[in-house]
Amino acid sequence: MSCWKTTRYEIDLARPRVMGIVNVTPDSFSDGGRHADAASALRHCEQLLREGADILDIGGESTRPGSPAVPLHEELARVLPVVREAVGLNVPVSVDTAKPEVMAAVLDLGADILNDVWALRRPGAAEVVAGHPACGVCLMHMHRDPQTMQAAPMAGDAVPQVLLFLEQAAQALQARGVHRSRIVLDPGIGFGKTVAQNFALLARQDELLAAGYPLLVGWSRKSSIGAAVQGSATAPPPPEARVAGSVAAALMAVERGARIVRVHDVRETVQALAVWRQVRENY
Ligand code: HH2
Repeated sequence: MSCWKTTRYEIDLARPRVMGIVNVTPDSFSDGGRHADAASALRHCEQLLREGADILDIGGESTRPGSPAVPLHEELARVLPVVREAVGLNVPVSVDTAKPEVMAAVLDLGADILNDVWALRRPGAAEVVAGHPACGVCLMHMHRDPQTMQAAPMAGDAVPQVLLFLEQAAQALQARGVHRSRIVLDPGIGFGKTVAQNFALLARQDELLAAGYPLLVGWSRKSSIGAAVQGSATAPPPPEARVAGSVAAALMAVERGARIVRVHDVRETVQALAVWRQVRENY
């Protein structure tokens, strides 16, 4: 059974894993401003661990559609104090960043995983990963960039395009000497895709698994959940009211072979997965 090799931990993926989101940002789409200072972000880390998170994912730059880029010094100031403490919590620490300077700085602090929505396309990012002996990495598919991705989403069948992109990104990283056991792939739900394309990526997730890497998916509170829930006469529910739909999507993703789900609502997701495992492992 597969495992994800990271700086300090080999994460056993025989059991699906829950990655809890810690946004140290003023403007994230669903929880912006709630954990924007280091002390409250750290309290949130501890809360997510009590709720059963297997991995923490700490980010200092929102990638919501239309979000502005955060200057390097600002992202470092947001993320480093939290990562410095979080690496003492006895749990794998992932950092959600696209900037090579942030990657290098958090690896120096002992971070276990780099989660990059740009799939290491920024100059210097792949070198940072290749220059480290062991960190794990999540390569995500994004069409265009956060400023423009929803103004002009992808055209056509997203599934083979996402698969090809991810396979090429993983191969390019291996060509730099990074072992495949350090790599996890993510279709990038909501990143430059239409609602129909996002759900096709869930319905046909087996096509992505054919690449042969563990899959991480992030449906949590995203607008496609809101779109699915929306009745014809009502407005879509706001992000914090998309919890049940998000749990349903996470569960379906796991049922279809995803090994890691990136979520805001750890307690609810852990509970749903416990029921899933009860059936899967005993009957
Ligand atoms: N989604 C978001 C951010 N990072 N990383 C991966 N690997 N996969 C995802 O689907 C993903 C991600 C967006 O969600 P969130 O962090 O809650 O919002 P924001 O970017 O506004 O901070």
